[in-house]
Amino acid sequence: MRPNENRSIEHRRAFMQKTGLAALLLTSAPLRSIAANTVTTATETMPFGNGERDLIAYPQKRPLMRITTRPPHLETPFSVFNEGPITANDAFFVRYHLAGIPTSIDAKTYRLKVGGLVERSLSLSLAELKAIAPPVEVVAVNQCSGNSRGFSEPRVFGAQLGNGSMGNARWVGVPLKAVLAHAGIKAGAKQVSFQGLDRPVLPSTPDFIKAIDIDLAQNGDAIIAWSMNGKDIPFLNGYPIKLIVPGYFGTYWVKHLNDIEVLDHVFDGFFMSTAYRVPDNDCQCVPAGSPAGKTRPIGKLKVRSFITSLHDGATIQAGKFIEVKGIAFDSGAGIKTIDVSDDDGQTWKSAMLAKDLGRYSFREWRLGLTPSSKGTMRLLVRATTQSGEVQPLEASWNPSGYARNVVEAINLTVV
Ligand SMILES: Nc1nc2c(c(=O)[nH]1)N[C@H]1C(S)=C(S)[C@@H](COP(=O)(O)O)O[C@H]1N2
Ligand SMILES: [Mo]
Repeated sequence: MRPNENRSIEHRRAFMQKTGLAALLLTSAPLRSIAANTVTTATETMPFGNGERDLIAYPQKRPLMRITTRPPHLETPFSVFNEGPITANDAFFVRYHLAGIPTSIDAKTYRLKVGGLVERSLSLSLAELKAIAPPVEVVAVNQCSGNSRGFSEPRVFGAQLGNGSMGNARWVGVPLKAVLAHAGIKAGAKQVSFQGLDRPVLPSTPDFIKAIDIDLAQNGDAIIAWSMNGKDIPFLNGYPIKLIVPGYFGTYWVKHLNDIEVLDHVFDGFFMSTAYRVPDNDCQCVPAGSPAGKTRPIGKLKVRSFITSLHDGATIQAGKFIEVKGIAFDSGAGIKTIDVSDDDGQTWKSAMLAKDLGRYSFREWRLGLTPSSKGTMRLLVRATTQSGEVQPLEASWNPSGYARNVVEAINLTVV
């Protein structure tokens, strides 16, 4: 179903009711002003079968590519990543699993519970949370496990995502470690689980609860953030607080976080024991088309790099200098080199790395090129990390299409 060319207020309201966001618009004053901006009719097409997506503007968002309506699942158009290393709040992708998403949240009465294997159970107001420790800041990439899934060959089940289910932002919050210490962790803790305000609408649908090992929860990197790029976190990205686990896939970055439990066992809810698992081997892959075999929960990001200044199919001029630009990221070792090939991988040139915003951030890169001959050109980009991790030239495969990180290539026409 597509919201059609009818831009009447009635139509817009019906659309918002369908998405469950009408209440959000009506109850939240700052959001009301952008209600006028709710429906657009443009589309963007990704380079795989059934790749056309409507561009829809949700509250606090510019038009983004709609993957699903209920719950809202939106992808960032890839051109946004050429705007700079930080992804703007209004362009940041949105992913939810449960249709019962909150539509209004009162920051004054909001509480974060901390319980389970702790000395003191807590029920923290936002002010109390912020007072637990001095705020810390991290620039970190949030990438969905299924980012780029639509490029899997053979194709796999799941949302057919292009490369826009990722984003990079500056997060401010308190260390998770400090909050756990405030509650006092008892001996025997194995994992910590996290849940947000969203709920299933059917009793048979499992709750979205994620868990990480106690060591990761306490290593000082994870934060409970309330600020994204200097502003409140946009509603659809987890207002008022969200768990940030730098270097790990977005599935652990629980939005509207309101419940933390310290556990003496490995959590076995659906979104840990069944979903978001990868083959339990180094490449997290199996031969194309085969079952996953033994699996483990998905974990750290794999190194990736992208060309952002040119799109696949673009035309450039022979003999004319151009600066090719892009981004790279990894799970926190840091980007060491970016190599670009303009001859389909026969020779490689080192790109210049731009400013380092921190080891969990997008790293921008640039390379000057002057195409010498007319015809077709295949441009490849490959990142290597400080720890020696390097992108593979051949795509690996797993049944869920998770953690894709093959060397990206675009085809250009030189005239
Ligand atoms: N409460 C809640 N948090 C959640 C999810 C969810 O469904 N509910 N989805 C997770 C997944 S799989 C991803 S990829 C990220 C997406 O974050 P974003 O919507 O802010 O971009 O949120 C994570 N946190
Ligand atoms: Mo995700």
